[in-house]
Amino acid sequence: MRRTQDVPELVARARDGDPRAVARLVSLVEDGDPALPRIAAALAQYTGRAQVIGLTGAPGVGKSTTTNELVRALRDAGKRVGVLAVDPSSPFTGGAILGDRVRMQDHATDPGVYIRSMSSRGHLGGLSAATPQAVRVLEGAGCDVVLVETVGVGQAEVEVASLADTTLVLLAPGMGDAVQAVKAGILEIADVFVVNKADRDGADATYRDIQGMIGLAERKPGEWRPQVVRAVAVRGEGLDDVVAAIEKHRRWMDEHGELQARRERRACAEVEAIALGVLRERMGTVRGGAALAALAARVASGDLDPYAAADDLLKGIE
Ligand SMILES: Nc1nc2c(ncn2[C@@H]2O[C@H](COP(=O)(O)OP(=O)(O)O)[C@@H](O)[C@H]2O)c(=O)[nH]1
Ligand SMILES: [Mg+2]
Repeated sequence: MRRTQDVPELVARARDGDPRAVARLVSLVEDGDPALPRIAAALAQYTGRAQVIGLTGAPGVGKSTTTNELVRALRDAGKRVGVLAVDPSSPFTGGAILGDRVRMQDHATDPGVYIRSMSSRGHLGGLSAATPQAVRVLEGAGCDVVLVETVGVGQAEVEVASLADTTLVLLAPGMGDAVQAVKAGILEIADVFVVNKADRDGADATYRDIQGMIGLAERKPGEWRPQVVRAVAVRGEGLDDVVAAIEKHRRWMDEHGELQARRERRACAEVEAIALGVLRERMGTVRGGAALAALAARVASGDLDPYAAADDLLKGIE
């Protein structure tokens, strides 16, 4: 960010639907730019209304293809749509993102669609802070729905996906997914399971496996039972069922006051991640960063216990 006065102008341009302004704002979020607090303040009044849908699952399962089809369905329904493809990996690899962009090409020239890939390369709060902020940029730009594609590989990515209003977990036959899904804690976050690549052998077995696991989980009366739908995203098949399952979940949330609860959880994770990021940064700069090194040396040599050292470190931060 070059000058302070750029912020209101940039936000105004994004509000007017200038895709370059939107792209710039998302980049500033990724980089953890010092102007972010002012950007967030300028955007706040326009946010909190968009529907946020998370898509997660193993690489290659069909998230981008499904996203592309969902964008089509949402555009047909007259919605303005934002897509965030969240890449937890280094910005220099870029391969997955390239594939994402290719698979979402259908909408590249549609002014009602913003597609942005994002990492959290410079953001102190990591993906948990950067993603909701980028969602807010897209909301500020007038998106009614924001789709967040995250690779479901690590705990952080799973957490990011689970911050959506509705979370879709994609599985595909022959990837040992059902078991892996449980391991990665994905079962708990799914509102809707999509068994994609239903054109392949083994899709029925994957479908049965996941239904079986859902059946085993304990649920309180009135609690949401994850839906399972089959799809062949490359052919657009089953997407009506995916949309219907999302709508069903949305109605359930409305009836149970769950939407507000989820949004508060999302805000909570975001605020916490920002605060921890700031704290971590200050710890690094406390008395020139030497404080931690000095304490660490004493802890390593048995001269000081780690709790006392942590107390001492925190005293230097305010
Ligand atoms: N056979 C089959 N292939 C699919 C289907 N959906 C996606 N693919 C292919 O699977 C590959 C990975 O898809 P992509 O959407 O990029 O997966 P992502 O990594 O989860 O985003 C691509 O070559 C797609 O064309 C499907 O329903 N059936
Ligand atoms: Mg993808």
